[in-house]
Amino acid sequence: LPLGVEKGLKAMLTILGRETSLNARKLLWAADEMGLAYQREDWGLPLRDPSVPEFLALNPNGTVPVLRDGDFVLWESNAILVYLAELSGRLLPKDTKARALVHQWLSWQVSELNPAWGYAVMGKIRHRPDFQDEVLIAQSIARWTTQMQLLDTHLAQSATGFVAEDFSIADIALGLSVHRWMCFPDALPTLAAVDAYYQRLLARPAGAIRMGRDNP
Ligand SMILES: N[C@@H](CCC(=O)N[C@@H](CS)C(=O)NCC(=O)O)C(=O)O
Repeated sequence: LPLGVEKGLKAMLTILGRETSLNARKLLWAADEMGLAYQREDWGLPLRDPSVPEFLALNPNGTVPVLRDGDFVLWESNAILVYLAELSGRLLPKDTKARALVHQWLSWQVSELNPAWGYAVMGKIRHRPDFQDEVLIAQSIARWTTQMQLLDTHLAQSATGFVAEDFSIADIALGLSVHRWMCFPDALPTLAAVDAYYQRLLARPAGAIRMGRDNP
């Protein structure tokens, strides 16, 4: 496995984002799977405030991650996953329909799953004082559970054990999302197919590195 790629001064790719960011870890895991060399810069609170002009010039959202490839700059982690897959020719099927299903799950991860856990994770994992309303935490957990049950039902019917045809960038985005579910401090429902999926992804060396118990 071509790890240690962070040392490469000659690497063209730079990933800007702290390793504690789930969205940044999507790119680190993907680049490792694909054998792409990269450098990483720590950005994101509390390490380095991304709302400074230097960073906002790269990403007007003031969020991590950002990818630089020479003069080319890209933000939105799932769009960056697609870019890395196309650069490397890995983890994105060539067939139009198979590729569309990968895009479907990438869009679902960012538009449905991630917003559902938002409040609960800020309150219970990040311990943010402004996210401590118990009613809103319960509502967030309920929405998150509904989405995770949808994923569990899909995985239970999957022939390959992955969300689309074979292991793909969608499994990286979803694997880190499942990891967050597994690390949540409160008891959550057991989802058998999700549990098996998580073990399958943890068996990948690059996945195990990015899904550490100390890094939800
Ligand atoms: N939809 C964006 C979300 C980016 C985002 O919300 N990033 C968070 C960290 S995961 C962030 O930058 N938070 C502010 C900070 O870290 O300072 C993506 O997928 O890239």
